[in-house]
Amino acid sequence: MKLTLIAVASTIVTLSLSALAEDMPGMKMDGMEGMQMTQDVKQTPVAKAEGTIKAINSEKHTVTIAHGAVPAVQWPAMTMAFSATADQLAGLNPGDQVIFEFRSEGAKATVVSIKKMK
Ligand SMILES: [Cu+2]
Repeated sequence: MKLTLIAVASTIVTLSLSALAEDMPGMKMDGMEGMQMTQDVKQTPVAKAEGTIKAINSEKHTVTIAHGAVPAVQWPAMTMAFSATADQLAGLNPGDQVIFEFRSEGAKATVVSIKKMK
């Protein structure tokens, strides 16, 4: 009986995560910077994409990007929020065309590097 409850609970979590995937910029990513320093930890590969910045939220440390399709992670083109550091976002503004690298982990995606296209 307990196992059934757990299965149901994790299904609900999975469903709500995928429902929120397009609109959940608020995940706390403060712990991630340290994790990226650890080379031994297995991580999802970095994927590359191009897009246009739609919004920057410096309080939540997110950047919303309308990006093209990303075959590496089987993403269609979409507009979504990525976690990013203040350093990464410095000098960027809505409307900028950017090329960026990111890690996608479940419903979260974190910018690894981002720069303006000329
Ligand atoms: Cu996306």
